[in-house]
Amino acid sequence: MSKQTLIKSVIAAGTLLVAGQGQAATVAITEWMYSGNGGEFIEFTNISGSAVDFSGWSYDDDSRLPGEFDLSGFGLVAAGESVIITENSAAQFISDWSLSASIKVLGSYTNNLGRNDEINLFDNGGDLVDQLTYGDQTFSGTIRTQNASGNPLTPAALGANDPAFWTLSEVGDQYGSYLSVNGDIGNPGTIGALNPVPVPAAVWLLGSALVGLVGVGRRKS
Ligand SMILES: [Ca+2]
Ligand SMILES: [Ca+2]
Ligand SMILES: [Ca+2]
Ligand SMILES: [Ca+2]
Repeated sequence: MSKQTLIKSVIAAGTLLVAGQGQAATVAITEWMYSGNGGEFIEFTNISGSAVDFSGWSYDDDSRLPGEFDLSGFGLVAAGESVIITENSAAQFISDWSLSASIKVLGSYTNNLGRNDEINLFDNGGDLVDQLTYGDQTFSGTIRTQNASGNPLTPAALGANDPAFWTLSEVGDQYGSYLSVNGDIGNPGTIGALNPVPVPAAVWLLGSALVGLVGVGRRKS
């Protein structure tokens, strides 16, 4: 490989890495069940390193309207904290899943997620923070979250809006899933342990190209 080719490889790899880092999200959809015996629910997790103020934030399904369901009630959400919305009443949901009082739940939304639908999270400016489009009846690769919730397979699933990166809850899995009193399986309020992300090809390319450049430099001196 010539030095010019090596430099082009480094630039290409660097561009990919920067593009990947540019997608960093603050809050992500981390669990959903479109249909449960105890009602449907969605979990959002603050995946940034600092608290996020949910004042003015909102949720909607596939009608994609900011302001449809107000999330201001979550207030300040700490780094790493997971919060939940459900069509059930908050008190009933907390009871059904035996949640600790510290887990924030907002209940009684009326969008009704269907088997083919969309989850949209908006910030206080109405800008989209995260979105998950799923539909096992309309395209392949989507899990069917009926009586078992869906979980992100790896951190790469967060914010990626790719339903193929999600897996169904099973009792005792790595996400900490368990049975609710209604027989639904999920892990609301915790994100559990996601699988590690394989090192992207771009990182290997960048690494080997840099080693090559060092070699070229040494031969010249
Ligand atoms: Ca709607
Ligand atoms: Ca539903
Ligand atoms: Ca809907
Ligand atoms: Ca969860």
